[in-house]
Amino acid sequence: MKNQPEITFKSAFAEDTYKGLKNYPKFLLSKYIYDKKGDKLFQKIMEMPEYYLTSCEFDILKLNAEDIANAFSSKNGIDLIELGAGDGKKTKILLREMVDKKYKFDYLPIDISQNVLDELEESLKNEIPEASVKVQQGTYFKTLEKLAEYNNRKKVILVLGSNIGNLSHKEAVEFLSNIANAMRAEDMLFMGFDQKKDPQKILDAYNDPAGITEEFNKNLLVRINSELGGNFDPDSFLHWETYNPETGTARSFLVSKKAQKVHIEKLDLKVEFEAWESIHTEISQKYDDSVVRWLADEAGLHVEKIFGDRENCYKNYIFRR
Ligand code: AVJ
Repeated sequence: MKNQPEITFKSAFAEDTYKGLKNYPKFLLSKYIYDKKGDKLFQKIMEMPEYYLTSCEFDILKLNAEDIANAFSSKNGIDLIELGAGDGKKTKILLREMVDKKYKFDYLPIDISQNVLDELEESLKNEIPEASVKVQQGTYFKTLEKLAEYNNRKKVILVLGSNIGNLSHKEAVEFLSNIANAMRAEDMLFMGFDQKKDPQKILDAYNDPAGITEEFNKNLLVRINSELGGNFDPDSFLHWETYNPETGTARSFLVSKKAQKVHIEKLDLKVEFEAWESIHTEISQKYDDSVVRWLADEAGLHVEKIFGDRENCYKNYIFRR
């Protein structure tokens, strides 16, 4: 047997980076894009005209606010739990509607970033002071465990923004199963899924001419440089987006424009790139009703209601057990 040197990593980021860059083909995980700078860049992406997802979902919520709030409501009130709440811009439409209709609810936004939660709490105090809000900091994984603790009354779990799109189908089924396990018969899951559409429109959303998505993608290299002592030259990599209409998967890559060596000090790692070698960085899955129904079924859920825009660019689904 080969004597494997024991490597201990200081963080999950260090370990995943090491494994991804040692792998062939090379990959990095998109969840690490979101440090302070990554959060800001994603905010900018959501404001780009090419990134249709945000405005599509906003319009769906706006147009159907009454129906959605009605579906959520319950005599004893509800716990409205949002995973990955972010700035809550879209959720506020529903909160406003529920407050106006005098529906009883507690809003429990969960996000990995305390920074984001502080801002959300503050803005809600000003904009919807009638809403009862209890923010919670945590990862998806930790919070899923907590979900089952909310058991006194109906709970509605929100996952907006097609955040599930960063997961493979296998991971998505796991994620949905974990949520399903925390749900009882009356509980609901309300989730956004970006839809299959004209491939050019998808490519444009992930490859804007201003280069914001490129900077977002390259933030992985910038973060490796600053946190792990890397010497990546981000300019020597190309942002490359593909979309496969057969699988509905958009994939982001960074492609090395030349043969080069990169040293990552804190990982004690030298990485060699051949000219035009790639690093896979992100998937953004696109869906249709049959794929969503299949994922739900695999997770022990079923689709109860679908809300779409006129062009079916994007859809929000209500799931029950
Ligand atoms: C936050 C996962 C929904 O995949 O559309 C935006 C992230 N990546 N532009 C997406 C993202 C490039 C986004 N999600």
